[in-house]
Amino acid sequence: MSLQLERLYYVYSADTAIFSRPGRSVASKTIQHDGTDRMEQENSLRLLPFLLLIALLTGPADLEADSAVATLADDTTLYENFPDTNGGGDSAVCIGNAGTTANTRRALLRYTLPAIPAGSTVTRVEWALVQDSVRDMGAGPLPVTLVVRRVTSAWVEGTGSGPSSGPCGQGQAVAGVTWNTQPTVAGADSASTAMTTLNGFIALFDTNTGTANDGLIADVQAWVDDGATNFGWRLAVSEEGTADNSRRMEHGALTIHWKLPPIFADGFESP
Ligand SMILES: [Ca+2]
Repeated sequence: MSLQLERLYYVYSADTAIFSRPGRSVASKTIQHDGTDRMEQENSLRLLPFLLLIALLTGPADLEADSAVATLADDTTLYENFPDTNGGGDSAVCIGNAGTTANTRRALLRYTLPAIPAGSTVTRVEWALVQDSVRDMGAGPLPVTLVVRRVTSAWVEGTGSGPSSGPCGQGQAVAGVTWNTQPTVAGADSASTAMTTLNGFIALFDTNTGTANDGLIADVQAWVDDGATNFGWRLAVSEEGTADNSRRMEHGALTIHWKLPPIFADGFESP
């Protein structure tokens, strides 16, 4: 806590030093004749106790927190009943069963993270996925639970695009990841959320809302610590044993929040 106060003092004193020592520099002499600046000085002094109180209550994270939106790098669909075709050429993906339970679709998405300094701590992940359309044939439309797992081995997006039905169709026999070559994934879900049958429904993950989706934070933290392990996430429905529950999905914004590594009194960041 004392370090944080010391840092706040540095910020404060850097802003106000010339005000508090009139006559000791050209800058301060100029300011002496400027009523507006003097008023700012007085206001700053009045605010000091409140700034200190805010620092005590909020901690250093709020002094150095940052956030940015990640960029989608790759997305593709895997087709169980077309196990050697690739769907990377489509701009959307498909999950669930496009017909029988032998027609399962899964999706892979990988993002390029914003420039986050080494040693930073990921504090929050917000991720929106848009449900473009829900299968309405057979038993559909059906609600599902969207499940997200961290991908743990490399895959290639490819350029495949099927002749019909977009990403829920059948893909194309071109180079790129397929159902038969799908990458490995973590042993547990990083996040899950219920999805309605409404076209346009937005599945929103926000790890600040206490929805037990903090696995997303752990995933992004691992990628910040070692960018070579960023193979993205796999999307699927938890009801892969239920027919006619496929849906076309589009990625929305992925926003990463982090705090910078602590800076010690000697001015150096921690290793
Ligand atoms: Ca794609």
